[in-house]
Amino acid sequence: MGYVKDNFKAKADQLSQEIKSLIAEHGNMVLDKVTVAQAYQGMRGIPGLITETSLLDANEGIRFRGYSIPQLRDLLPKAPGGSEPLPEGLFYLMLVGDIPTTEDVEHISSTWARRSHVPNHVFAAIEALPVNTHPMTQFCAAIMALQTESKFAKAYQEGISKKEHWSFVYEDAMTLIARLPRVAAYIYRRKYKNGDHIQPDGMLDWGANFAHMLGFEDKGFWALMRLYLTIHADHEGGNVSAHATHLVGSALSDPYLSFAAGMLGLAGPLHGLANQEVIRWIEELQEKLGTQEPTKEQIADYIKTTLSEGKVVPGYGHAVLRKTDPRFTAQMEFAKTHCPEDPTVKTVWNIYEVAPSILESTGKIKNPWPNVDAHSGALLKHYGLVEEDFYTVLFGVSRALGVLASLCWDRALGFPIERPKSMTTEWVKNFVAENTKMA
Ligand code: HAX
Repeated sequence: MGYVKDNFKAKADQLSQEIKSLIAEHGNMVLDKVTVAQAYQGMRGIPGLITETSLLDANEGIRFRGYSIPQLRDLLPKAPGGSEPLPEGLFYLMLVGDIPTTEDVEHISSTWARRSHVPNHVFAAIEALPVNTHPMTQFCAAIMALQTESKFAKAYQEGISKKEHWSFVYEDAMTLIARLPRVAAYIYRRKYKNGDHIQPDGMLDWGANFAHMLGFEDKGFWALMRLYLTIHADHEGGNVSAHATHLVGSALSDPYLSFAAGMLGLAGPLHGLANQEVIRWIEELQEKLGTQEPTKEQIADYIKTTLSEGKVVPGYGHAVLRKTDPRFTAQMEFAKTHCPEDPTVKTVWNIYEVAPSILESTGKIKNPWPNVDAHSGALLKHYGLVEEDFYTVLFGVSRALGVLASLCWDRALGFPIERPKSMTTEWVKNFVAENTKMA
């Protein structure tokens, strides 16, 4: 067993004991009450999930194991000469709970590089789809094709003890993460670069190697990729991709099946696909007006038109956040250093100045502030990654880090199959009638 796996197991054993005591001593304590509105409106705010890797605060944004994004940009190890944290370090932090050393990060980098070989049948499965298939569909199909490699599925069929589940899930998680950049880059080069594929470079870190296989050698883009893969990795457990991965995993579906489920959810326009939608929405505005830099007045009119057509303004709003997403701010800071004169970046900043007050004035949008997806496309476009329907795949590669670290925890803590209670409207009406009578 590698030492990262040992470290994880030691932490998991300790927490497992603490959880047993918590349930034994306080299992009947009520965390919160569930309202009728919450049951109908997407279960907002119901505390019903345990996720160890990160925690979201409505006003402050995400913290990974207690650390904010600005802290992590400072504390996590960087590539030699690099300015941004290595995503390997965030994975270690989410998995083990401690800030990693440079050696820990190098250990993970080399483990993933060693495991990155993708079997040929996965490429054949991708090739079986028409080339114009959406990249997220190709990505999900490829993850399903990778499932033939699941050590957990094989071991389960052979009849392992429940106590061993975590170990095989850990191995699958590491191998799957190792292979995703190669699969994603293959889809990119197939769809947009005439199938002119680029072999991995085993000497590079996970993020730089991904950028290299996509066909980008600019060191600014490598830095962006490391930042991008770090900040998109996790957003506590209730978002669609994390929750779907956790839910499907709770049936002891293996990590490949579980992660594929998460990615199917990430492909929705209200979740991960919003990054594609943002850049399309901006480009439509630029094309309509025949300028790369529309004025704030023109942007305001465009936002009002979007709302009046009954559509969402992509990149704005959030189910939990009530302030500007720190992931947006991190990208804005990156852009200020690397590309402050880029016209699309400037347009993103101008939207940020005018959109919140317009969205707020509708009186119904609970969070008028930008989320992570409002900025990412402009940065990718700046470096030449202009194929916006690929953007959600990048998000998916990053999201693997958080949801698969969480899946390791789910199995290490022996969480049971997830099965919340559902009601019919008739049941709710009867319940309301009974309780109104009593009051
Ligand atoms: N533009 C227009 N209307 C919006 C809106 C936006 N950006 N955000 C919310 N609303 C509307 C909702 O559609 C809802 O309208 P109805 O009452 O008519 O149904 C109303 O405002 C109340 O919604 P809410 O409570 O503020 O928001 P929700 O928790 O229901 O939804 C969403 C959160 C992120 C889905 C929503 O804000 C949205 O659709 N935003 C645009 C899409 C987007 O950027 N998604 C990415 C979110 C971050 C993420 O997951 N990234 O992967």
